[in-house]
Amino acid sequence: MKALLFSSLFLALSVSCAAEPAAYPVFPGTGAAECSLSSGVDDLKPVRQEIYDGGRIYDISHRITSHMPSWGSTEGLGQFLWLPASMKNGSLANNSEMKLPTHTGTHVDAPGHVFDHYFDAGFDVDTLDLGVLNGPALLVDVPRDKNITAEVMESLHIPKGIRRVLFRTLNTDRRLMHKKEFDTSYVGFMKDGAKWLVENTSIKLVGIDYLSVAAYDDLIPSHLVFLEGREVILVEGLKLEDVPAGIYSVHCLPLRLLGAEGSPIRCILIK
Ligand SMILES: *[C@@H]1O[C@H](CO)[C@@H](O)[C@H](O)[C@H]1NC(C)=O
Ligand SMILES: *[C@@H]1O[C@H](CO)[C@@H](O)[C@H](O)[C@H]1NC(C)=O
Ligand SMILES: *[C@@H]1O[C@H](CO)[C@@H](O)[C@H](O)[C@H]1NC(C)=O
Ligand SMILES: CC(=O)N[C@H]1CO[C@H](CO)[C@@H](O)[C@@H]1O
Repeated sequence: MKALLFSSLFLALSVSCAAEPAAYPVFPGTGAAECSLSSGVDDLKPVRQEIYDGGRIYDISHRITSHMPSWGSTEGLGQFLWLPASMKNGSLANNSEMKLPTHTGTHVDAPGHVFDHYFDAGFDVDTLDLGVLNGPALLVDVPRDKNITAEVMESLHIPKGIRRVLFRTLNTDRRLMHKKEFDTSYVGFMKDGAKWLVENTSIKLVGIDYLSVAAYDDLIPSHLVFLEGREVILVEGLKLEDVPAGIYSVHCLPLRLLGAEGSPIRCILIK
């Protein structure tokens, strides 16, 4: 009971600044209003980091906020957190509830996302291979003037044997994940680029820096190419700014949402 109470207090504390200003104060470090925890102690300020342990660990997941982009929306994600039980209202603890699309922010796609028979057969995020989602990975910069075509894939000269690649694109330079309006002009894979990757490389984890690995013009065709074999895992909406290109150990953990074809995911790179 004590542990439970402590963990719910801790959870409430750690999310309490990241949500809708109406329900929660805004978190610091975003240019918005400072977070004010209701402790009455002025210097009680949480520390929020992108890099941990003196540069050894990079957090490459985006914070989930009400003003982050959401697929197809001009208004961003909007309110996703509520505080139905609060200490101010006499509850023993603060207990938040959340509601959000499973493909929000930094997230993973399961094969059921674009194949109905895979969905029905249960290929949900709980079935994704943690062995693919964790291990040595290459962070690579792609040419900024094109979507990811077969030609681009060929020009990257990714060595055979590399199983996990995070593709940094113009999306990062344009800070698209920091703009609330969904933007269809993001860079992603064209169908021939996806085909090239699947047939000519050993890559099983494909990461990208906007909400879809597939360019908007080839949205479904590219997804179909990637997910048909049920071997490639797609991680989208990664935060790849301020991380040097190179080889890391990537660690990505989706939630075990039974029956869901997508899930928010926490990803880090370790040097
Ligand atoms: C409890 O909190 C809600 C939302 O913050 C508020 O609207 C309501 O008036 C509160 N109820 C009481 C009894 O304080
Ligand atoms: C990538 O494709 C999208 C359409 O899917 C297009 O709007 C955008 O301009 C292309 N980007 C580049 C850099 O060619
Ligand atoms: C694989 O690479 C070869 C050599 O570049 C190319 O001819 C072939 O079309 C590629 N396969 C696919 C499916 O793109
Ligand atoms: C610890 C914590 O998050 N406390 C919050 C509990 O909820 C009230 C609102 O009722 C907030 O003001 C506190 O910050």
